[in-house]
Amino acid sequence: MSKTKEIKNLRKAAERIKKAIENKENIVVYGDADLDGVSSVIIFKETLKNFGADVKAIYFPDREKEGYGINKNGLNFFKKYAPALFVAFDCGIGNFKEIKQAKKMGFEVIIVDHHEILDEIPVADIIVDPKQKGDRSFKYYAAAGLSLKLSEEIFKVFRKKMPESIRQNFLELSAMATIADMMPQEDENKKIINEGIKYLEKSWRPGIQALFELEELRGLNLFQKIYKINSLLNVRDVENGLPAAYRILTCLSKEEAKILAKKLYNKGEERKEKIEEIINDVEKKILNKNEPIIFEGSNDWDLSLLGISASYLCAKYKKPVFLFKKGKSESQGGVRTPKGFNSVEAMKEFSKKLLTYGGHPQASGFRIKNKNIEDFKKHLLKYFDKK
Ligand SMILES: [Mn+2]
Repeated sequence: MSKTKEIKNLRKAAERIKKAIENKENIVVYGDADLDGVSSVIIFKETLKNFGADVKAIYFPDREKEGYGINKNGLNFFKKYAPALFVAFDCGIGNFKEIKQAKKMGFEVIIVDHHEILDEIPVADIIVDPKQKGDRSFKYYAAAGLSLKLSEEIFKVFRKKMPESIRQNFLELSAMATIADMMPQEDENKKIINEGIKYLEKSWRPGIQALFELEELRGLNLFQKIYKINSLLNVRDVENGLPAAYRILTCLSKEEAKILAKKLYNKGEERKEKIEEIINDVEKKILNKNEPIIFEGSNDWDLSLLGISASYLCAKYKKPVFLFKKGKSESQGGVRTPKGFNSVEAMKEFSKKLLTYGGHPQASGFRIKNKNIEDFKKHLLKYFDKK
C-alpha cells in the first residue's frame, strides 16, 4: 500500500480550530443531514469536548424541505453567533453564494467536504477536500473519514494522544458512514472499515446498541445488519431541526434509544413502500420512451427519496437517472449514473442555468428553475448520447 500523503490544509484547519478553542471563539457547525454528514459532525463535536470546548450551534438542512447543501435558513440560524468559526462538513464545496454570504456575516469558514470540485472553489478561508488541486492524499474518504483525520490532527497540534476509546468510537462512526456513502472500500477506507466494524457491536453508544438489538435484525450477519442499520439511520425524521441519526447516535439513554430505533424501523418500512411507488411511477412514464437517460419529475414525490429511487433504477436500466421533485417555480433532484458516466461533468457544461449542482460522479444532485428543465434534459440527452 502506498504511503498516505497528507491531506491538503488538514494541518491548517486543525491549527485554526485549536486557536478557536484556546481563544474561546464561537464555533458553529453545518452538516449534511445524511449519515455521513451527521457522523462527521458528531466526531467533530466530541473532539472539541475533549479539549473542554463545544460547538455553539449545529445546523442540518432538512432534506425534504431544503434539499442538499448550505442554505439561507442555516445562515440565519447562525447569525446571532457571529463573529464565529463556521465549519461545514460533507457540503459546502458547491455553495459559492452562501459561503460569500457567510463571510459577509462575519464568519470565518472552514469546509471539510469530499464532493467534486466544480468550475470554481468557494471563498472559504480553509478548504479540506481531497478532490481539490494540489491535494495528493487518498481521494475517496467519506466526509466522516476526513472528520476522523481532522480529529487526529487536532489532537496532534495540541500534542495530546487521542485516547484509544475515543479513536475506536470515531472509527465506528467513520466506518458506517463510509459504507453508507458507498465510498470505494479500498486503501484508507478499507483500513477504516475493517477496524471500525470490529468495535461496532460492542459500541458504548446506546443508539448503536439499540439498533443492533432490534428484534427484526435477528438472524442477519454483521454486514447485512450494518446495511440495514445504515438505511434506518437515513430515514428522515426531524425533531428540533435534528435528524434522527444525530439524535440516536448521541442519545445517552438506552431506553430512549430503543424507542427511537423501533420508530425508525417502522418508518423504514413505510419508506420502502414510498420508494416502490416512485419507482413504479417512473417505470410507467418511461414505458414508451427509449432514451439514453431516464429524466423524470413529479410534484408528488418526496425529495429525500429520489436518490435511493434513482439508485435502484440506475442499477436496473444501466442508464444515467435524473429524478426531480417539481416545485412551484423551481425543481430539485437526485442523480445516479452507472460507472463510466460522470454526472457532475455532465452538469458542469450546463451550470450557468442550474441554481446549484454537485456531488460525486456517480451520485449527485441539482436545483433548477422550472423554465430551464426542458433545456437541461436536451443538454443531458446530447451529452450522454455521445458516450
Ligand atoms: Mn458524504
